[in-house]
Amino acid sequence: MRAVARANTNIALVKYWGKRDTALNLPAVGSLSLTLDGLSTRTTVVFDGKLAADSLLLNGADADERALGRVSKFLDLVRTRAGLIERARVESVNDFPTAAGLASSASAFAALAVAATHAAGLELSDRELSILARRGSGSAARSIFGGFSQMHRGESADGEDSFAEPIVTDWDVRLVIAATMTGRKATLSTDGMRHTAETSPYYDAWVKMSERDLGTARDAITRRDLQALGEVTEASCLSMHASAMAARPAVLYFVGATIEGYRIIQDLRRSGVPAWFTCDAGPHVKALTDAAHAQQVEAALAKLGKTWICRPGPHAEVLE
Ligand code: 2P0
Repeated sequence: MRAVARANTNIALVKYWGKRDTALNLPAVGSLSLTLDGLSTRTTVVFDGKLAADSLLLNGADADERALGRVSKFLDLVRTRAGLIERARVESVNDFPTAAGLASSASAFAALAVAATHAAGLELSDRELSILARRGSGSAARSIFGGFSQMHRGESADGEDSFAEPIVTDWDVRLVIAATMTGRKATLSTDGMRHTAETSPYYDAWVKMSERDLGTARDAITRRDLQALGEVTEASCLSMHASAMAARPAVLYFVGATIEGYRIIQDLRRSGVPAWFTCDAGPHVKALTDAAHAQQVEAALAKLGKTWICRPGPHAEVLE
């Protein structure tokens, strides 16, 4: 009734933004991501008949009500499936500084899905784990897998065809992160995407565009064409943010340093360095590049804040 699992966070190259069903957490668009090495969550789950309620310790401190509620709801899915009534003690630790604002629901819910099902005695396939992780957070469905993976939007009302699958695990690209550290709390993704879908005049165009971007990105990965992948990565990110910025009122995640990072990456490219910008529901700058140029890209972005060079990361796994 106890298990420990680890999952790595991932960065979407073709973004997910918007839901087609909120109850089952079904995305309105497919997405495509790279799982990152060195940014992982390690989660322990213990189901125990003596516990009166679920508890959640995040990086050594009691989690707030919202986080505990979300985890408890997720554990209910596992309990129902396994026929358990026991409450659980959950401990989750990120191996990267949470204060940098890189904490991710992707690695968190992927690690929780693997640890909780294992502790409950369930043996799920990767696809079933991906579907389950999606219920916790859309991006978590992709963190079950290592390397590049694609999340399918799916068509069915029950969400059984909305899962991620691995595409390629042996292409050794790099993702450089510069944490701009503004300390300002951004709109949560779940809220930002709902508001965008409800009010942005560009939302439908975004949804339509992402289908094409997915095909382009998948094809570029299959051909190991970094330039084609970089171009669609940057375009998908800016289209997502454009749809969010056009919401009323605007959902704006960029700060000054985000734009500065974008300009730095553009200048690098003009000087022949293969690097492309992306940014998620926060102000941090991320650059897709290759192994030969990662240090140069990192040096150029270092003035924005703390930096990381990430390799492609591994599949989620049971540790104990
Ligand atoms: C992504 N993001 O594809 C996009 C790009 C942020 C920007 O997935 O509501 O935390 O839990 O399903 O997974 C963040 O959204 O949202 C996200 P929920 P999630 O990575």
